[in-house]
Amino acid sequence: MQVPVPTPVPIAPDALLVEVAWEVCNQVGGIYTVIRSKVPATVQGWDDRYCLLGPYFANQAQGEFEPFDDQQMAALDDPFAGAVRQMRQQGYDVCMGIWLVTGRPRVVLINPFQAYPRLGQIKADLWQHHHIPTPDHDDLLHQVVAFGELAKTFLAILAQEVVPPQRLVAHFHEWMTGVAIPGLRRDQVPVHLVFTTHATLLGRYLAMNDPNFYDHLMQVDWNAEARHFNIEPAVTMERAAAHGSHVFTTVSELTVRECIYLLDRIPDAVLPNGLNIERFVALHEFQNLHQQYKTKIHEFVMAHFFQSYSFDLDNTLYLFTSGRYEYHNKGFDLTLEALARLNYRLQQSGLEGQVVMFFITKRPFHSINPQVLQSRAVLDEVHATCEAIERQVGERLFYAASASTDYRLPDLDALVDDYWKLRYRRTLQSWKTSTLPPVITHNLVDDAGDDILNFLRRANLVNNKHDRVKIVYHPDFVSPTSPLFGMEYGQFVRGCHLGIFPSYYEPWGYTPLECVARGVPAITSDLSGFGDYVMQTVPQHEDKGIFVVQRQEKSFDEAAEELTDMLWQFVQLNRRERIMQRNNVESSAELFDWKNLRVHYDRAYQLALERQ
Ligand code: G6P
Ligand code: 1S3
Repeated sequence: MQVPVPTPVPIAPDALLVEVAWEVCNQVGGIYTVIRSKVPATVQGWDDRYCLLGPYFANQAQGEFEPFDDQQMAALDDPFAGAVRQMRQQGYDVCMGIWLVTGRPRVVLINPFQAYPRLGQIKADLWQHHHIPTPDHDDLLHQVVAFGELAKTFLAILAQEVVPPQRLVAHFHEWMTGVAIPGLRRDQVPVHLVFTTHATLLGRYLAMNDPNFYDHLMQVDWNAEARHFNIEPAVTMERAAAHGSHVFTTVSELTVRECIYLLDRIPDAVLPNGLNIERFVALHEFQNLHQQYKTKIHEFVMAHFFQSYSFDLDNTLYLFTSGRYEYHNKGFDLTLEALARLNYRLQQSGLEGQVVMFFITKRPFHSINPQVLQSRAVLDEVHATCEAIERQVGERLFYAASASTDYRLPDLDALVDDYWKLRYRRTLQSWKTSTLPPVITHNLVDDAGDDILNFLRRANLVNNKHDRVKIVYHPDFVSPTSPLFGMEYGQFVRGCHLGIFPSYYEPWGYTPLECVARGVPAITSDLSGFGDYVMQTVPQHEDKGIFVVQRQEKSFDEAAEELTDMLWQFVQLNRRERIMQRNNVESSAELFDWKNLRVHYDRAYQLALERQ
């Protein structure tokens, strides 16, 4: 196997690194995963020369941030703590402590709201010096510019604490922190600036609204489109950060194109995303986990479907997709089309077995569908009744066996009290129904306008008994507190057989990578940063259970047919082949470990240190 690990570059031992992100101790989306999972590898390379900087939001921080007390602060003898002390002396409210995640990095969190009294001046300066407009009444933008100003102050003070030849690198993620960059340049603060955009703002809006986004990319008038989508302030911040940084980077070759045409700067480097891959010493361990969590998914499936009809769980495959609800961008449309085609092929083929497809996403809903909840509760009751009968039969059989003189097995039916027989019968009677199992688990706020539901209705893919592809649309993320699944997302992934993510617009896309890290095969697309990276760097990726649907220069119909073929091949694998495939997937996961991918970041820092 050719491992695409670039030669490690020694990290500048005379430099300090501050990584600035809105999602430090504050989970919003994908950037949280990037920063958090990268921490162990970054700390390994930079040790106490590394610190993270983010906004302080009490509710978010309380679960994952442990502040240093006064004694600890006083004992800390490094430039980061020195800068925090300085800021405090100047009257700022600044927290420093540990982010309670693997790697336990040091973090500085600054409450953006303390700069609100100066907001008028901050906004006026942004306009006057950098032509960045910030409208009134947009609280998120106000938080962003307030935090940007405070981050600038912190870095300017930190730069004074740094004694040459020691140098300072500051790495900003996304426009929300990048807004500090133009001011740092204007004030000539001696800090080497790196800016990473994970997706261009305009790219995301255009991709959602223009079916021929990639064909039109070269002709986009960024200013007119930014005004059209009413995102001019954020877009100008993104452009100012991209142009003001010493080193400008993005996460994939796909977003490089967006940067060129929408931000007018060619990125200096691509920094692919990784994960902190923790592998089991014994290979069979992760296979055991698959079995264990699949059993939990079986429980859900029994509750959801067996009320109406049953099928052989041992011959059922669990497929899923997940992510933010961007019907077109995330490729839900393509996935549904391919599922409908797969359903037809399975019906025609005479192949045995079922496919249950889960859509895990987030949509506004009123409540869980009471029928679904009720079914789950009654199935629990069925379970309890079976256990009571089992206990009774067990005890009585044991007695009968020891007292037996003819050594014959007694009539087991006679060992069960009529009470339990009746209860068993009544519970089942009250549970079974002639209605079809719902395709959605919750009552949506906008049921009639929902794209997934509308497709299912149109295609009549509505969990008919004869359908070989069954659908479970769960418009809420899976969590241990969810009454339907009661498991963590990672456990759910492990219990499934295949993840399907053929995105149309996806700067990187963690979801397939999260499958691979758990030894679950995944489908991605050549329009996702991850898929593109896999095609370029992982030879024979299909043998490793990573499949890439070709969407570039292919029609929707062609891509849907290719995806159907992939699913068709997958459902024909036997258990032994699936187990072997999972082993192959799991063993390729290390390719995406930050230990191997961190080098791209270090190279960008090295380059920034060379630029003034
Ligand atoms: C794991 C377990 C096996 C189990 C298999 C089921 O490999 O270790 O005991 O038979 O999963 O695989 P399947 O793909 O059918 O869910
Ligand atoms: C972005 O988050 P998103 O889901 O809004 O950044 C992620 C991390 O780089 C990336 O995986 C994703 O594709 C982008 O879209």
